[in-house]
Amino acid sequence: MRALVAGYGVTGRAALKALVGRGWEVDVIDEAAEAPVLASPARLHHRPGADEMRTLVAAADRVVVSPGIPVTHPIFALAGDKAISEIELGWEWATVPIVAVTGTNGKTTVVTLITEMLQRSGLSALSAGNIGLPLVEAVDENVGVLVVEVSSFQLELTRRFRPQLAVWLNLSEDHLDWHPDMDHYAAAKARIWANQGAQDVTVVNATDEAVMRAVRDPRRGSRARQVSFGGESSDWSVSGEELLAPEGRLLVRTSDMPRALPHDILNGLAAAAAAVEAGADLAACGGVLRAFKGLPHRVTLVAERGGVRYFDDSKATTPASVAAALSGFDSAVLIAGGRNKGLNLGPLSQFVPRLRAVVSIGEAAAEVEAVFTGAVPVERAGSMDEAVLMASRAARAGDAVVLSPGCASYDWYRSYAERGDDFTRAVISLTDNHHSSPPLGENQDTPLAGERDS
Ligand code: UMA
Ligand code: ADP
Repeated sequence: MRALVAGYGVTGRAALKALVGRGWEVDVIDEAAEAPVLASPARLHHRPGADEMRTLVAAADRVVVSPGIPVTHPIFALAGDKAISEIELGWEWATVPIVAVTGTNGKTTVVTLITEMLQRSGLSALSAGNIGLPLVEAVDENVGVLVVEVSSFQLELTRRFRPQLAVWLNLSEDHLDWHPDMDHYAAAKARIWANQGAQDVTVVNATDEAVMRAVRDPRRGSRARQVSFGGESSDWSVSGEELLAPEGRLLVRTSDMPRALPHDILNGLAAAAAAVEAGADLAACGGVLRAFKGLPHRVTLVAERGGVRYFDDSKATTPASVAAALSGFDSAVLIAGGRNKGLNLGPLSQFVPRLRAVVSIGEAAAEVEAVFTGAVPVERAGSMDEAVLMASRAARAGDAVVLSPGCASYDWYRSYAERGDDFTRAVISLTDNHHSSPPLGENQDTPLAGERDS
């Protein structure tokens, strides 16, 4: 058998290794500016022209397309039914049950929680997929359950992918630089349950209208047994400060969770619903939620100075995830911007009453300014150091300074993690310098225009 692997990044490397290990002949194409060096025996075709690509596709039985390759790429028209996403290839090879998690926001958090809940219940589970460990690699591990984060890019190409458990957390604008429109994005996400049958389970967010519309859609809906979470009459619900399992059994009290923002509660319910369906016990799920402090770069407290707390939420690359963060603060200085993924930042204007000031950064600075100018003081920063300094000057004791960009990081950084680390560094150096300069909260040298309470 011969495969063509398109794209030699994390996915392509894993696919190449796994295919070669299973005796396939493999060709690789990649269009990066510089030709990569292959780590396994195969032929690399760097930036092939149209004819070469046609020949390569014709010679291949399967074309494994990396998720970052856009739907408009000519490889799709050439490959037709031969095109397969790495996630489907991994699913074909998997010998253990798969719990798949999708949604616009919260996937990595929920995948991590489910895996920890299963492990705490004495089961062997491994997190895989978009979280960083490609499924084709994970299937070789000796575990009992694979908990797989699946992005719309990965789902888009699936045809037979059928996880035993499918979780769809929420839907809001994202990746509109890759998907032609929201319907295309939603249709890709609905592939998560497209092949499920009555013996499978679909876990859905009862508070998310778009997800509920999709699950009931006669064309795209799920045929699996449905388990709901989040709503008052859902299988997994909230009552006062109690998170409840079916039949009113207690999962955890919000006062026992290290953080209980509305999205933390939804994520906790979703994870427990999926984990229990996959064999976890309720007490273990509650134990995980009592201990879980959140993943790095997701509304993470990095420092406190002069009564101002600084939060790194660099992973917030959509307006909905910024909204999730801001709903947790009564008075914040927001640092936002970066490379917009084709998303409308306008809905963030609803948070004006909670904002002391806004600092705009990166390529989308003007778009951020268009949302807030006239409503709150807005200043533009040319670097992360400048952004942190401006934010610290605008903040008052009791405020939060939140880096929650609503945009991807690729204008200034290689990843959201690098951006978050740089923010943390800038905050810490600000704190260190503080000893030789006036207290930042009281520094009036460069007040923001229209400051509320100078
Ligand atoms: N390439 C081409 N032609 C193109 C586009 C890309 O040749 O038109 C080549 C590039 O030169 C590069 C390679 O393809 O060598 C990159 O492939 P890729 O962009 O598909 O990325 P991978 O390194 O394979 O990583 C992917 C996911 N990336 C994307 O979906 C863009 C990773 O998710 C994932 O962790 C990894 O597979 C393992 O499953 C990243 C991500 O940002 C973290 N995901 C999005 C998100 O979370 O919002 C969906
Ligand atoms: P994903 O893997 O889907 O990108 P993450 O768990 O990495 O999700 O979180 C990404 C961003 O979304 C973070 O800023 C986080 O605070 C926020 N977030 C997490 N869960 C939710 C949710 N259920 N709804 C809205 N935002 C969320």
